[in-house]
Amino acid sequence: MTARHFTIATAGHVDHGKSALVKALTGIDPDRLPEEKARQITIELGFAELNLTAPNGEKIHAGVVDVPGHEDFVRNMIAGVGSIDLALFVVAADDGWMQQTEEHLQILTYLCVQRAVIALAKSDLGRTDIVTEQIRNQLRDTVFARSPIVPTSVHTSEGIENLKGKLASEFATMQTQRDFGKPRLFVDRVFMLRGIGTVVTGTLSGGSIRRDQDVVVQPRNISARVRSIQNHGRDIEMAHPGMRTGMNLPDVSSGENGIQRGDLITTEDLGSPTAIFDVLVERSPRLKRNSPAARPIKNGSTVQVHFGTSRTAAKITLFDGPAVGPGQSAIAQLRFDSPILAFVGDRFVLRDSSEQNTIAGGTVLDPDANRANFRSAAQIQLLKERATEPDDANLCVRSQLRRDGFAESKTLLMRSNFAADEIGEALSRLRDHGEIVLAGDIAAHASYWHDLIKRAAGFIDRVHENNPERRGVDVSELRIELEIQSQKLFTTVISELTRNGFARSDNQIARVSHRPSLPPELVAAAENIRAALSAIRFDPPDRKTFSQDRHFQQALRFLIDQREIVEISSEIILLRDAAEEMQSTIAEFLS
Ligand SMILES: Nc1nc2c(ncn2[C@@H]2O[C@H](COP(=O)(O)OP(=O)(O)OP(=O)(O)O)[C@@H](O)[C@H]2O)c(=O)[nH]1
Ligand SMILES: [Mg+2]
Repeated sequence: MTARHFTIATAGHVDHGKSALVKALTGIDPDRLPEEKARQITIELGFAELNLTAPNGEKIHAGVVDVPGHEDFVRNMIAGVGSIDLALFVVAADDGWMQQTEEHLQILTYLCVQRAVIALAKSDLGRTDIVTEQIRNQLRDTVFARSPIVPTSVHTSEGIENLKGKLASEFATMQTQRDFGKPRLFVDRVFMLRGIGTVVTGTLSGGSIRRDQDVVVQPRNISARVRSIQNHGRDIEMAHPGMRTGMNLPDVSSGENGIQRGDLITTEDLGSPTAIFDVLVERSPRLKRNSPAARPIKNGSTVQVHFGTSRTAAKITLFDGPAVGPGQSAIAQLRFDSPILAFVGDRFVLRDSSEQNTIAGGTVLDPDANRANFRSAAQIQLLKERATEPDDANLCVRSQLRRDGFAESKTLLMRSNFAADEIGEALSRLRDHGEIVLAGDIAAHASYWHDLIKRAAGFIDRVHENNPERRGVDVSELRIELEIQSQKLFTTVISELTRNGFARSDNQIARVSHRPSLPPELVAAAENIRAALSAIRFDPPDRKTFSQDRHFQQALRFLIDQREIVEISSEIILLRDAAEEMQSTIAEFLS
């Protein structure tokens, strides 16, 4: 039986025993740096692995990310907990709930981490019953309200086995992370190995990556090939979501301008980075009144956005109101200093520009936002809808088609946390409800589509009425009339028309029932042309003779369309019977 893979990260206040606990659980000391040893504190992320056996005998393999608790290194902590399955939340019995215990809890909540096991560490030093009650109180209204609390001591070994058991039981009830075909590895470490080249590590999410796969490093847009993949030092063919993953990218440099923490390894087809995002910002009601973290977030202020393992400064523009206070949420636009690649539904954390305080979390609602549209009625409707349920595929598809009228089915919501299948299913459902129309490569909002087809039909009918002598409408003329930019949409409109009473020949489209005829005002002109051409049948006047007058032009077009007159070249026209006679005379002569 192969093991199921998960990733755990520690969380909790400085010095509460996170690293000691990781060592006790795994035998691996996650603190590697000399500076960490000297100061006896974690600075950088540390890594270990833990093999567990679930109560039903199932094997579980968990990658462990050990984060720093010190307030100066919250940035590293956020980078460590981005794509995890479960938090090992550590509170020391002698200290109880402290400042970074609280801040880390808020960060986990903002990032939607759903599971935790709480280690009540240093149980040899404090009153575990009192601190257990304190923790229960603190967690009462959170997703971790029912998470197990396990007293542990690395000195007496109390609770270590119990903790392993609780972790195994949690994982036994959990699904491994979804593979929806959109792999993303947020890079948390980069190093050079002599003879091997650049190696990056991270926690993979969203999809799998195999050896020899072509990937792209964003937002640098550098193409690369994965030469080898490892999970905790073991070579593997393929990494799956939720696995700690190391990759050798020999073509990519790791120097100052090369790949760095915060970069993203993904696939080429998932789009390009963007710099303006419309988002929902949410502030925890737990922020302590009068604390610096609780200060209002003012419209126009600069914030640090922690997304994946990256941190980027952005200016925040609020949709309405001058500021967002604790416990409030708001629709806002984030304008980044440099672009990032994020999906609809992605979570992020906001810290203030001093980098001292975690002030909010948020969800990406539209990664293709722009300044001009932010306050448009169509955009605000989309944002308000998505803000209620950003993980609902139906709602995301519907809101986009309502705003844009149409989209290419294949690329619709490509940058989202929905699988292509889920988007396809949402499209079918909405079509079955009559909300949208699926035609060719296009998905269109029903009213937009019907209006477009009605306008197209109306335009062609008007041309038939005003110019009965014309065979039909030039398709390019129709495209201009309908103001359609997208070639795919236009092709789909034309084929829809041809299935509904219209016919296309060459570059003309017309009602199948349309029979061109000369209107009274062109009859005289047509007669004049016929007369002029039959007067000197084999040496007809230059075509230009008929181009000074609009009636002549229209009548001539009609006679050519009717094949009464043949266009030999742009200058020469002949009556059809004269042309045929000429042809047979020449043929006879030649034979
Ligand atoms: N008595 C006692 N001391 C402990 C226990 N666990 C850790 N310690 C001590 O607490 C100190 C801090 O432990 P660490 O594991 O480095 O704490 P940490 O939470 O990783 O600290 P940061 O990573 O810097 O946030 C060390 O001196 C440990 O020896 C325990 O169970 N009992
Ligand atoms: Mg530590």
